[in-house]
Amino acid sequence: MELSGKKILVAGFGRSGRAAADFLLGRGACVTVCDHNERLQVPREFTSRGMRVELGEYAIPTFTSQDMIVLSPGVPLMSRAVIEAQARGIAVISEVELAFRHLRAPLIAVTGTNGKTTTTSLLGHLFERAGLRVFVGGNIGVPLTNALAIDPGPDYVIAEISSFQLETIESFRPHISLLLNITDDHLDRYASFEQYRQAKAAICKNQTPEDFLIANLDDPALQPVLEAARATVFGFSRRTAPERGAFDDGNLRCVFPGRPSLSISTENAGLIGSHNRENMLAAVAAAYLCGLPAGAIQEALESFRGLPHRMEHAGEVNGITYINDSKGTNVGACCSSLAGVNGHLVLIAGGLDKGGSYAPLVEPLRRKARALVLIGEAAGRMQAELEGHVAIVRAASLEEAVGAATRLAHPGDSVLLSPACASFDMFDNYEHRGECFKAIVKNLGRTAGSHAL
Ligand code: UMA
Repeated sequence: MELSGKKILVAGFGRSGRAAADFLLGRGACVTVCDHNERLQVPREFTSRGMRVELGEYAIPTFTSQDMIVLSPGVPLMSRAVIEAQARGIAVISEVELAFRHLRAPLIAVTGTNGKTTTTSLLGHLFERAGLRVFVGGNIGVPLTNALAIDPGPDYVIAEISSFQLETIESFRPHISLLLNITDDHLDRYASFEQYRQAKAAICKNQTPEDFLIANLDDPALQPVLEAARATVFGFSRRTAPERGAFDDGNLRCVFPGRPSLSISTENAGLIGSHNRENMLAAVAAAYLCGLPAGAIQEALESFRGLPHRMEHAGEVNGITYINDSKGTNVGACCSSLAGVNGHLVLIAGGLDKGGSYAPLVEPLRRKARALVLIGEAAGRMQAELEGHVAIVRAASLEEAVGAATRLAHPGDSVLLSPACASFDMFDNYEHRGECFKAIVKNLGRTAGSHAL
């Protein structure tokens, strides 16, 4: 689409909105930005280029008088102004759709409820170690549109894509899409799990047989997506060995009829935990399909160190290991993290409720947890659902929670912060929550005269 002279509204002026507005202004579009935050500071570098700004309540006439609207992922499609614009036939697209329309490099896009940030980062590392120039972005924190400013362009664009970003795609079509898993999340935004699943499944809706869908064969929630897929499916499994796909028999293996197979040892892999084996399988599968050399894949898997706030070792004090999994913001992530810890543990959970059921936590908690320490707004509902299955203690702050968990843990145990909830009731974001946890543990180490990393 020719952008010059077009009237384009960018709804939401956060990271995505700024990147989109910057790109659109550069292409000569007449850009208006609107944002609910009345106190938002809009930098002069935007206004000096003629960008109009409307802060506060979204004005319907502004929305209905555009040629196109670019929606930031945090702005729900059900917004009244968005509905009115769509009813008048005005195209409403996401920032990742805008970026995709102008990308030159092949796109590898990762989605799923859990593991997508780790898998995206690992993919970036694999491709870089193979000597390729990559742009890594999307939901991971760097807007996809930023890829368009890189000159010369990258060999591959690797993107983490959220369900929010997929809600308003039109032509977005990754050459390789990775669908890791789908479990309950964001039920505060979606009316049902089915609606959430459909948003995720859109990652492959425009793919054709020349494209690949790398999908988790062990997750029954993906079955309908696999059945409907037009892309060439390259499944991965930890339970079976597909004829065409990736599997785990101690080594990570990839097979594709007519191509040499691949076998990668995980003995010295940097990532730990059973859920990370799935992430590694998916990433290695994409590397294999792109023809990366086995030696580079092996080396990259060993040199990759994982990410902060995801099963991150926060320290060890008096024989108790503290693990920061603040990114465990939903029940599925928390279950995976519980499974990834060896031995007994005390779990610290709670925060802002996302509306799903906490029942899946019952079994892993019964198996592994000495106690559950609850914080935040969700504590009451979590206690009501989990009472009777595990000893429960309530705490008023994260510091109090770490203190309680420390008293309840035995030497050799772990204290795991994996909240199964969002963080915004008590913290700025999950990174802030994780940093606070690490600082508390560090302090504990100092007081105990022990060694916290
Ligand atoms: N805003 C409105 N109206 C609304 C909602 C928000 O005007 O109804 C405004 C806010 O006042 C703010 C701006 O929009 O000024 C924020 O926009 P945004 O919420 O879309 O956030 P961005 O800063 O653009 O960041 C987004 C993603 N955020 C969300 O999806 C909520 C980031 O993912 C992503 O890294 C970034 O684009 C770059 O692609 C974060 C996230 O929490 C990490 N993602 C969710 C998750 O992982 O669970 C999906």
